[in-house]
Amino acid sequence: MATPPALQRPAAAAFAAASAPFVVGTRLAPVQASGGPRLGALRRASRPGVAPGGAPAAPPQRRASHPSWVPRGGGGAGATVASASAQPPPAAASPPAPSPSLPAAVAAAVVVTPTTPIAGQTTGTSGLRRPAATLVNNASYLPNLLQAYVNALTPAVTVGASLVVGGDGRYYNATAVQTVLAMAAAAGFARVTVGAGGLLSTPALAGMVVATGAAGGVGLTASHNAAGPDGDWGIKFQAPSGGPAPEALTDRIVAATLAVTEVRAVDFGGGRGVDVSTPGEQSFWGGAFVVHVVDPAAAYVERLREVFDFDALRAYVATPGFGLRFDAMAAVTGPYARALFVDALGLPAESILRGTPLEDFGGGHPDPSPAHTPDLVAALAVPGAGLTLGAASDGDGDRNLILGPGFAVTPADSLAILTEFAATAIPWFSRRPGGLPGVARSMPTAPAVDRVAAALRIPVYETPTGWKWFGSLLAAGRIALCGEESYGTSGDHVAEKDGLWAVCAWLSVLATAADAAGRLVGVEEVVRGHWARHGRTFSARWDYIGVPGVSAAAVMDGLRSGVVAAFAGEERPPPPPPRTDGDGGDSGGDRLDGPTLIHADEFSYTDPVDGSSAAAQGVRLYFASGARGVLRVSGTDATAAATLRVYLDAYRPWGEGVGDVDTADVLGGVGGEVARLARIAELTGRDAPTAVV
Ligand code: VG1
Ligand code: CO
Repeated sequence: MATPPALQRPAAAAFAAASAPFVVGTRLAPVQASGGPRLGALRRASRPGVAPGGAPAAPPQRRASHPSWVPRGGGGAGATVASASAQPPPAAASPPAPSPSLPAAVAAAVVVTPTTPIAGQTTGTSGLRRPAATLVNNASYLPNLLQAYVNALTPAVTVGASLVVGGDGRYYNATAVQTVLAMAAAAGFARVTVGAGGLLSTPALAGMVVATGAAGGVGLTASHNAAGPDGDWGIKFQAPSGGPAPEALTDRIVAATLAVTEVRAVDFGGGRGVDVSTPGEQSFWGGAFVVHVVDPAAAYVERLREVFDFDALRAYVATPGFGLRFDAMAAVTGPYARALFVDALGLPAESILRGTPLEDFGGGHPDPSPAHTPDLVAALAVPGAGLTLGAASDGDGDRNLILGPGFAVTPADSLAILTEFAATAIPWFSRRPGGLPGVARSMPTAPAVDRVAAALRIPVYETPTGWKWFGSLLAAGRIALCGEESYGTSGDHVAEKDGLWAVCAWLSVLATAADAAGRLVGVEEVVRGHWARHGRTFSARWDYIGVPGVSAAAVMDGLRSGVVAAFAGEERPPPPPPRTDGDGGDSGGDRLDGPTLIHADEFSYTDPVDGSSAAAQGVRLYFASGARGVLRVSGTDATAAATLRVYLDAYRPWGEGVGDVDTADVLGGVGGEVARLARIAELTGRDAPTAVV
């Protein structure tokens, strides 16, 4: 029997006292601007060898002397990867198929530029993210990475296939689109679909990959990370399912980055790039390569029309007294929101805040949490403003924030409530015979949805962090809804998280609630109704941003060799009967029986559909009260330092006062105890998190 660590007053009891004044559902400690170390002023390096359009310039290098992709003497792109990556292939290798040939006219335009591998081109939780300066200062950075992508796919996949590309519009987007087009042609892709202006939100990209039967998609985005020359840049690779590339592929890509010897790109002639400013089709080399520029929003909105009842939503939002404010955060969703809310649903244009995509997102941090949407929060709080729903989405449009006046919905509650309402409020689900097959949440996401799923008698899958882990469950039809605590939710209409889908889903819930009540029903009232039926789940995330990587690793290692080892081989005790009082329970700082650790383990996962597995996906600490703490290190941080994440949750059955307890009161003590057990202050020098989300 492991000895529970000695009881101690929590080090961070201060958090229990602090709160963001407007949020009832998620009252939290004050949030400092997150960010961590940033690069200093960017030196605009000259970029020899890069044409104004961004594609590698017509070079002093050799032309491809062989018109076929088949490598000379067994060398060349695909074979180089296989031989130079000395590691065993991650998946069982199938016998090599003969490499298809590039059309001769395209092959003649291919320029081959020798290169050397760049270390550290790893893909994190969702693609590679780096400071923009890393790419701008090294003209080989993006071409090397894209060549690795091409090599990992192999000519069997790329030649004659189609591809989709688009980004969130951040700095370097336009340059990167040209690089992708030049390299896609050289890889033998026959057709590339591009969002006009080089723009595509991540869910729109995912939908377009499926709609065009593409072999993949390239998303030029660092998602919720800040943009601009001093911000971050990133790239997401989508699989033919539209979803994030699974680890089997990203492992191959990373291996290929270490073996890349040359970059292949076409020269479109005269140093020009391809004009992607307006929709239309452009044909090159007699039709051997076609660039199809599409309206970024049109197909996306049509897809949502299949999911929701737009007529009903149009009628609902026309109800006197209804008002919406959607904050596009000067990132990619502005044009989508206009097409959806203004053009399709008939809402006034002022419903959209920060609707024009800017290269630097207006200097803001496009992370849709209350801390980063102050104007939206303020607009909702204006007395008599008549606003019903406030919402926001992140840089690439896959996350969502749902607000009512003075109230924020936690992502865990949002998933639970959408699951509860899906079959009655959203036609995509209600017309499905047999109802919802199941739901999923990432492991650190508080288990509010588990209670709804139990009531519906459907399974809940608990997956590692990152949308890629939902992919096989969605494809196999095991789940129809899924979500993460990082403000991501979606259904199975697309294999990605989808910010505007979530807003439409909430509009549908509100419309259904209004129908039942015969009057407008607010966001807070819907959430309180859910709490009354299922009890209230409290959740928060404490981020320690910009911690030295070694310190973050020391925290995780210390937990593994400490509490996790101490409980190794033991069963987790059944959860205790939940407290029924509303006094905040786990605050610990003012209670003698503060949080007591009863179990600890490290989450590992085996995919029930395809058998893929992942170890070390977060350390879990279980407390006697039923509260839980989870620790893991971010896989999307673009800086050299690390972000340590501490996730906290607790549960109270519905009862007197439970709806009015501050989250900070419930979770402050648990968080303090988690920080103490993990020795965060000692190992990182941080007494407090950088941000509470
Ligand atoms: C974070 C979130 C995770 C999300 C990922 C991508 O990852 O925690 O839930 O899937 O970002 O989100 P990490 O490893 O930093 O915790 V985004 O909007 O890129 O697409
Ligand atoms: Co995102």
